[in-house]
Amino acid sequence: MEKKTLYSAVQPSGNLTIGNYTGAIRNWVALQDEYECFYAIANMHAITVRQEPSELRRRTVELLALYIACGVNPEKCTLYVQSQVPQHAELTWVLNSMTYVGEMERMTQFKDKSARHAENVNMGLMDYPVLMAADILLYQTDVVPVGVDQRQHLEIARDVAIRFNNRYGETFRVPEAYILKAGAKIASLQDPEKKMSKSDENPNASVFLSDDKDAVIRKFKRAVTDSGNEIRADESKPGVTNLLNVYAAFTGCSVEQAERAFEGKGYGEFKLAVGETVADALAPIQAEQKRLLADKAYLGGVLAAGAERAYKAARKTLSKVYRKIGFYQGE
Ligand code: ATP
Ligand code: LTN
Repeated sequence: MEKKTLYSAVQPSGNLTIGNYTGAIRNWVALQDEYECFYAIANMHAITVRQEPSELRRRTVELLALYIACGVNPEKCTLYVQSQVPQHAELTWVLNSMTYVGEMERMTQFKDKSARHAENVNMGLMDYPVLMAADILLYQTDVVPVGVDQRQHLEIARDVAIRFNNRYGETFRVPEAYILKAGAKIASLQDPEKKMSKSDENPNASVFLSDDKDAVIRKFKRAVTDSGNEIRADESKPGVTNLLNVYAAFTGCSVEQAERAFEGKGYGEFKLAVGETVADALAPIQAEQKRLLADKAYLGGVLAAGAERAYKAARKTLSKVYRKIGFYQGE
């Protein structure tokens, strides 16, 4: 039987956090045997907020090395850079004409980012979900593994696909979100009501995949916890709950098991244990990423092969779209 298609991407817009790892990349590894996978580096999404060109270029390759260091296998999956496949921009333009401004204005991420970058509320920021829909629909994707924060964008991709299919006949496969419970939403260590984000201004709020052991432990020690002293997952204890989630996500145990493991222990001991667990999990990934980055020729080869494979798949869908909507493609 033919494998189903899976698509996901991360923006090379900053240092990745443990939320990006547990909510996204780690799940990619688990799914790569079962699905035909496309994993992109979403640099076109990244420029919707200001990027330093040299950093954007460097981060693109670093992100590829990280994907591979986390266990994504370039022999099994198509790994490529979004801007190297022009059909993403082309399909976005078509989908733009069937997406409503009102729909985009309602997007939580758009509202958040507009508030955070009030001086730069550009068209790309608003169009972000349409580009994301184009990414997904170009590959006739069945499933999209993402963190909870992207669920709304996935709904848009589905709505647009259904709208297009209704108007022009069956063209796109309608994708499903694939959201795993453990690690799908890691909160900021400084404000557990907010998600942990790679672009948080407070460096203590996020644990980066590049942080060394000391930094990881220091950040967990400083994590905001709640009043009281019980280590229990509960709505009234968002700080402790978040740390329990992190621990569960990194050890593979359930939150209940984590609660039991720390029963009767103090916050200090608990935070240290979470920090050590995370630091120990990150060390081998960091070493492997460093090793890979020393071989730029290899990484370049992976991206060239990936772009070619992605291009072929994307061209097929775009040509179908152009035919359906009446774009001239030669006689
Ligand atoms: P930014 O803060 O720059 O917008 P981000 O940290 O939200 O970036 P993205 O590149 O937007 O990261 O997201 C990459 C993937 O990581 C997505 O699948 C997203 O759902 C997931 N993700 C991001 N933050 C978290 C988090 N705190 N917990 C779980 N998953 C997350
Ligand atoms: N917007 C996504 C990154 C992304 C993506 C995609 C995820 C770009 N294109 C397609 C899944 C499918 C984010 O995680 N911030």
